[in-house]
Amino acid sequence: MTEIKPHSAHWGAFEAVVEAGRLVEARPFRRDPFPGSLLASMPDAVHGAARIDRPYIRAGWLRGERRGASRGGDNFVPVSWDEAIRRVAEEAARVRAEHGAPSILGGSYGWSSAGRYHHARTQLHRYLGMAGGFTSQVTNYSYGAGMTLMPHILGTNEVIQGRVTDWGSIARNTKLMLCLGGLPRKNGLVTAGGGGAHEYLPLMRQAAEAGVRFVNISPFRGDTEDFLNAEWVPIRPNTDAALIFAMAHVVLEAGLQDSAFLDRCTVGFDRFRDYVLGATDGTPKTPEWASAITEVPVETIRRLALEAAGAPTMCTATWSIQRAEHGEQPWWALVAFAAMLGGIGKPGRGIAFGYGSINGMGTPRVDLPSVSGPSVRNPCGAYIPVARVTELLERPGEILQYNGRDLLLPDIRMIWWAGGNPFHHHQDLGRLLRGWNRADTVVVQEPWWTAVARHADIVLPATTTLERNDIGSSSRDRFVTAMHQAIAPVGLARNDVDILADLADAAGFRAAFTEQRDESAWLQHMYGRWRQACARQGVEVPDFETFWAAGHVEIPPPEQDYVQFADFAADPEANPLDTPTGKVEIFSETIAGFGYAETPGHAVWHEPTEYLGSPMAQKYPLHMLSFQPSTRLHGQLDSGRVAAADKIQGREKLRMNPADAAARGLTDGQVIRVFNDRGAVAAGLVVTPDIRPGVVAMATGAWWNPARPGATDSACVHGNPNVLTQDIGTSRLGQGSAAQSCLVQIEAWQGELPPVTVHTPPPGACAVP
Ligand SMILES: Nc1nc2c(c(=O)[nH]1)N[C@H]1C(S)=C(S)[C@@H](COP(=O)(O)OP(=O)(O)OC[C@H]3O[C@@H](n4cnc5c(=O)[nH]c(N)nc54)[C@H](O)[C@@H]3O)O[C@H]1N2
Ligand SMILES: Nc1nc2c(c(=O)[nH]1)N[C@H]1C(S)=C(S)[C@@H](COP(=O)(O)OP(=O)(O)OC[C@H]3O[C@@H](n4cnc5c(=O)[nH]c(N)nc54)[C@H](O)[C@@H]3O)O[C@H]1N2
Ligand SMILES: [Mo]
Repeated sequence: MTEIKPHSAHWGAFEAVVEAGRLVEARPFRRDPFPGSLLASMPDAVHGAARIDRPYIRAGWLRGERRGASRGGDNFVPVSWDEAIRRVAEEAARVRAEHGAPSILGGSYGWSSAGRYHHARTQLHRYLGMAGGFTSQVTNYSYGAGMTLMPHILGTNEVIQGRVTDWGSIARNTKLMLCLGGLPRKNGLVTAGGGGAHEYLPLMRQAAEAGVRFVNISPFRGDTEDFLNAEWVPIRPNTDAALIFAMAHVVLEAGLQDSAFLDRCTVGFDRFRDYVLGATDGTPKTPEWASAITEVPVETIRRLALEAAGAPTMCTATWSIQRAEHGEQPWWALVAFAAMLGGIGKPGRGIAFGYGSINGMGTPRVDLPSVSGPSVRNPCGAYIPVARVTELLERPGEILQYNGRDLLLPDIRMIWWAGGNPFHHHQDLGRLLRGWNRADTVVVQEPWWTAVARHADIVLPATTTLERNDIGSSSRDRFVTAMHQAIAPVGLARNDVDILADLADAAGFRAAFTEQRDESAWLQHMYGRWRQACARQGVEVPDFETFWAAGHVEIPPPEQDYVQFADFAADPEANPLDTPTGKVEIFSETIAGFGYAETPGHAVWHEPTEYLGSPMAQKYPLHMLSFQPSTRLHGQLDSGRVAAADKIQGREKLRMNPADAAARGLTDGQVIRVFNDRGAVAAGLVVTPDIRPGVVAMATGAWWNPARPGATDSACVHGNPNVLTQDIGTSRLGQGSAAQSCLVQIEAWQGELPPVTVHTPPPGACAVP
C-alpha cells in the first residue's frame, strides 16, 4: 500500500511517498515552480547505512578517559537508552556542580531540521537553559561579520536577512546589477525552515528578460547562469574592497556622486572620501592601484564605475565575500559606494546582501513572522561569537575581544551538540579536534554517523523529520507546511525533545520542559500563536485542523513592489535608521570607539595574510575557495545519490583552470592531493576555464574522513576543504568565519588511494538492520 504525506525540508517542501513503512520517494510539492534536485537523495539518507541504529558510548570513555582523550579512532560500545540517559544526566550534573554552568558548551550551532518544533538546537537550548545555563554561540557562519557590522552602519540586519527590495522592483527599474560573488543558482535550492516556492530562478530570469545588465564579479564564471548574459569580471578572491574603493575614486574624480543624498542621509562621507583620494594615508585608491591588487583591468574598473553612476544600479554581494579575513570591509565599502550613487531607498536601486545566497531573498511576500518554537533565556549569559569555537576550547580563562566587548572564555568540560556539525562547519579541523579533545565529555544527538557523531563520547540517535510531526516555516517563504509523520523511527532513534524530556525528568523539571504538552498540543499551540500574529497584521489564515488536513497554508504575494529603505530615503528626519545618528554611517563613531586598529571608523583596504598577493603565495600559490554545495545542504544528504553522482572516484570535486593544471601536469578526472601547512585532502580534479587562474574551488560538505581516524594530522581521503581552511576571526569587530582566506598547493595523489569509509558505521557500531 502506498501512502502519501505532506512534508518539508530546508531543500524544499515535498510529498513523502511511503511503501511498506519505508520512504521510497520525496515527490516535489506541486505548487513549487522550480522544485529542487536534492529531494532525490532523501530515501538513501533516511534508510541508508549511515544511520545510527542505537545509543553508543565510546569504549575509552567507559574506561574513564576524559580530558585529553583521543576521540574519533576508538571503538563504540552499544548501550541501552536507559543507560545512555542515566550517563548523560549524571555527567551533566557532575560537570555543572564541579565546574559551573558555563563549562558546558551547548551552543550547538547548525542547521538541523526545517520543522520548527523539533528543531534540535532550540530544544537543547531550552533544556540547558532550564537546567541552569550553558555557554552559547551568537551570530552565525553565514554572515557573522556582516550581521555584527550592519546594525552599526545601517541600523538593521534586514539588508542581509530579508525583506529586501524585491526582484519585481529590480526587473522594472534596475539597469545595472553589480553582483560581487555573482548570483549562484545552486544557493536558491535552500530555504532555512523549508520552502514551498523556489522562485529565485524564475525571478532572476524575469529580471534578465526585462533588460537588467548583470555583472558577475567573481573568480568563478559559474556564479551566474548563462541566461543572465552577465559580464564576467574574474577578480582575485578577497580583494573586492580594493575594487570598490577604486570605483568610488572614479566616481569622485568625475564628480558624479549624489551629494544631495550623501548630505541628507549619511554621516562621515568626508572621511571616506579623504581615504579614497589618499589624503589620509598617502595612497590614492585609483583604478591603477586597485588593478594591481585585484587583477581587474583599469579600464574595466573605470567603465563599471561610470556606468553605475549613470544608470539605476543595484549593488549586491554574496554572503561568501565577508567569510574572509577582514570580511567586514568589502561590505562596508559597498554600502558607502551605494550611498554615493544615491540609490538607497529608490526602486530597483541601492544595496542588499545575498540575492544570490539563499532562496527567498527578494521574493515578493507579505512581511510576516515565521512559525516558531518555544525558547528560553540562557540564565548564565556566557557566549562566544560562533566561529571562535576552537579558540574557546584552546584558551580558557583568557579574554576574547568582540564588537566592543571583552568576553571571558570559560573552561569547557562538556561539549553538547544537537542539530549541527562542527566537523562540517568549522575551519582547520585538525586544530578543532585538538581543542575538542580537551573536554571531559562530548554528547552528540544525530541521526547519522557524521564526523561530529564519530568524535563524540556519547552518541544519541535522533529521528529525522520524517519520523515525527512538525511544521515547516521560513520568514523568506510564502508557504507554511504541515510535516506529517511518514514512517516509524528508524532503528532505536528517538525524537530530540523526548530525549531531552527524559533528561529533564532525571533533573526534576520534566513538567516545566514539556509544559505538559505532547507533540500535537505543541504544534497546535505554535500554529495558534502564529495565526494570532498574522491576524494582528490583518492577514487571515485557516485554523489548525484545516491547515493540517490541507498540508499547507499559502500567503498570497503582495501586489506592490517592496523597496527597502524607501521611507527613510523619502524623509530621513521622520523615518530615521536605527543607527546612533539615524543615518547611514559611512563613518561610525561607535566602531572607531572600539579602538581596534583593523576596523577604524570607515571601510578600509587591508591585505589578507592569505591571498594571491601575499608572501605566502610563494609557497602555496593557489587560492582555494570553499563554496556551498549544489548536491546537498552542507554535510546533509552527503550519503545520498545526488552527492555521490557528482564525485570523482568517490572524492569531492575541485575546479582548476587549465593553465594551472598544465603547469602541474594534471588532467581532468584524476585524483589529486590538495595541501598546505594545516593538512591535506584528496579531491577529484575538474579542469575548466570557468575558474580564473590561480584560484581553485571546492564545495564544502564531504564528510571528514581522515585516513587514520582519531589523528589530528591525517589526510582527509574524501575531500573536506575545512582540513585546509584558516581558523581566524574576520576581525575583532565581527569575529566571523574567514573560511575563504586560504592558500594551497596541489599535486597528483601519489601511491595508494585509501577507500572512503565515512558513510558506514565506525568500529563497534552496527548498521540499522
Ligand atoms: N570552508 C567552509 N566552511 C563552511 C562554509 C563555507 O562557505 N566554507 N559555510 C559555513 C556556513 S555558511 C554554514 S551555515 C555552516 C553549516 O554547518 P552546519 O549547519 O553545522 O552543517 P549541517 O551539515 O547542515 O549540519 C546539521 C547537522 O544536523 C543534523 N540534523 C538534521 N536534522 C536533525 C535533527 O532533527 N536532530 C538532530 N539531533 N540532528 C539533526 C544533520 O544530520 C547534520 O549533521 O558551515 C560553514 N562552514
Ligand atoms: N545548494 C545549497 N544551497 C545553499 C547551501 C547549501 O549548503 N547548498 N547553504 C546555504 C547557506 S547556510 C548559506 S550561508 C548560503 C551561502 O551563500 P554564499 O555565501 O553566497 O555562497 P557560496 O557558495 O559560499 O559563495 C558564492 C560564491 O562566492 C564566490 N566568492 C568566494 N569568495 C569570493 C571573493 O573573495 N570575491 C568574490 N567576488 N567572489 C567570491 C565563489 O565563487 C562562490 O561560488 O548558501 C545557502 N544555500
Ligand atoms: Mo550558512
